[in-house]
Amino acid sequence: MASKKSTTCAATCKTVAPTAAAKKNTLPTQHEELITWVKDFAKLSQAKNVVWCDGSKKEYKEMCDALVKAGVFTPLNPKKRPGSFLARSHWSDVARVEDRTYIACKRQEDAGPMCNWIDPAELKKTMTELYRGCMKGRTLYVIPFSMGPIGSPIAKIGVELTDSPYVVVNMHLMTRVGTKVLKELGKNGEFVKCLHSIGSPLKAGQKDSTWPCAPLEKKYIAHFPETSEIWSFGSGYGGNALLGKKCLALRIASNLARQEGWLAEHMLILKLTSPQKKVYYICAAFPSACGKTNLAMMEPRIPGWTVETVGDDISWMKIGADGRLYAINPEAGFFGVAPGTSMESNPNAMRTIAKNTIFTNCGLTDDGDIWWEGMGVPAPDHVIDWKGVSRKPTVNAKGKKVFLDEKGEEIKVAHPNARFTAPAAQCPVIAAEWEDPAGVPIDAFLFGGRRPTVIPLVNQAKDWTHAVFMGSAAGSETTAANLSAVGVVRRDPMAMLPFFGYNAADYLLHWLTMPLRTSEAKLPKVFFTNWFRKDGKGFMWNGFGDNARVLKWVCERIDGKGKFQDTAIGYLPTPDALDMKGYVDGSGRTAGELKTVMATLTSVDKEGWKKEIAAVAESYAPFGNKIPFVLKAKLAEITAALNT
Ligand code: OXD
Ligand code: MN
Repeated sequence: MASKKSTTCAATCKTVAPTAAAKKNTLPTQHEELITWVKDFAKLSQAKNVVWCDGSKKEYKEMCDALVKAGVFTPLNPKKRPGSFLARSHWSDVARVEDRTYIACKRQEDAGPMCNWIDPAELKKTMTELYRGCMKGRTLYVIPFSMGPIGSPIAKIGVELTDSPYVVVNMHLMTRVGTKVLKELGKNGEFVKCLHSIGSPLKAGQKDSTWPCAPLEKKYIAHFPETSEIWSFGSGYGGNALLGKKCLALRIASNLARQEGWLAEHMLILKLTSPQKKVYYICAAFPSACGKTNLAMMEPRIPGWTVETVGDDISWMKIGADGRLYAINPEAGFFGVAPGTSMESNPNAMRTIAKNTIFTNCGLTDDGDIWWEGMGVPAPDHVIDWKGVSRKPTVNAKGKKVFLDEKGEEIKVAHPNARFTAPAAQCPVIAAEWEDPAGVPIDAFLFGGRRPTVIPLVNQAKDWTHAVFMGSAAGSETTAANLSAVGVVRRDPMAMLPFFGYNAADYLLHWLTMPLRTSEAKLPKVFFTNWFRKDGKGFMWNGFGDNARVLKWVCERIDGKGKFQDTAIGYLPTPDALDMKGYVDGSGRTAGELKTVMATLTSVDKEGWKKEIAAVAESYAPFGNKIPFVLKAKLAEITAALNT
């Protein structure tokens, strides 16, 4: 992080055309370290000019208009999707690139076996050469942004330098941007330095492409936790380029959180209100593609209960004066996966994206709207796919409309990682307090994953060590999307696998020390959930709005009520503990079959658990002696209990 010490503005940048503000000597900040850093990078990157983003609506509109003019954005039908646009990325730049994502700290053991380590000095040398001249012919945008409500004691400020106007408009939606942030930063406030370039300089007279980027081997998403810097090169997509999200709010922040005694987690934050109007705040950490956004804005299928959204992806939590953990959502928007989002799976997300939304890599319909697989509306008779190719569906043997490529193979109209970027404030169930600078007091943590076998529907941790153990054992069974290893559990401790900013063993230790900062009784109660258990008929639990039944039991447990069984693996609900009034089994099971299913979902599969414990022990092995001893002791304790 930039130091509070002020530096003199030594470097001047002759190659950079002065901005209007600079010409009048009216840079929007007097923060000398920031000014020097911007000038130095403008000089290195040889940007054509420098624009300081003010974060205004006018700026957003003008930049969207310019993106339309440049052919990057297609404006959507204003009657169907007012204020919305579609962008198509290059086919090679469609997702976070985990194997090009690095933690660059001096000692490899500080990054640990779950991070992609690289020597920081070596990487800075390589990347400095990549950055040299990388913005030729392009504008360097300076984006001051706040993660969290401006002025919140939990918030942090970052400044992203980028040559991508697409990044600027997305950052407008995903964070708080502009002059108000510079004001908060003052003359010597701390900020995280975030460098980003698409890595595609423009020669004089060269025609630009609509999604310039660098080839994979030149892409780097680098984090320097010792200096709290982010250097990103070569990609314009999502978490590689919108540096406030995964890079700052998780990888850099998790490291700051450890130093400063707080938590930066890959967790949604939801507000649950009972029919008696009692409010509970719950954070949930699930690996990617386990329906976090769906849970965060769910419509409960039990009368009288309501869910409101505070955040859908990241939670920053500090201990408040009363000893409880208070959480803010550091983001201001949703960057959600579009395919599979429908009125059935997530009606509130569909309502959120009805306007003022940027869609990336979705299909475009003839009436100027977007379409994706799993949208819950019939496939259109003609569509432009995410690669810009015109497609007409054919009807397959099962009578389903499908899209085929030139070789006759079925293709997706929307890329599976197609996204929507929408302001959180547009969510119809956004909680009134979602921007409360003090945060909301957290009552419960949920961990989870996709586990078709063994893991029960819900399981309460018996104590804090058990809770951390549960988080350490999280993971999801791989699906057909990862054909190399179908059916294998990919361990994803605390759902942080791609987002650890330091050694995951030290991270677990940091979690274990939380009761020392307050009392264990004041920390959230912790549960492990699994909506994805399967039998011969399909999913054994409906999920979606019926998950409210599990949340209701969680609330009962928070209040010291709720029927439960004390088992070897934790406190499980008794088979009749969940409120099942009005539950209609989605796979058409009879009442008798449902009873058996509920008994299975709330019982301990002893043999399965012995294997599970062995698998968790195996997942600790790469950490050697670094894994906290109490977690190994927990393994032994559960094994012993399973054997009695
Ligand atoms: C995300 C992810 O995009 O977790 O939020 O991958
Ligand atoms: Mn996420």
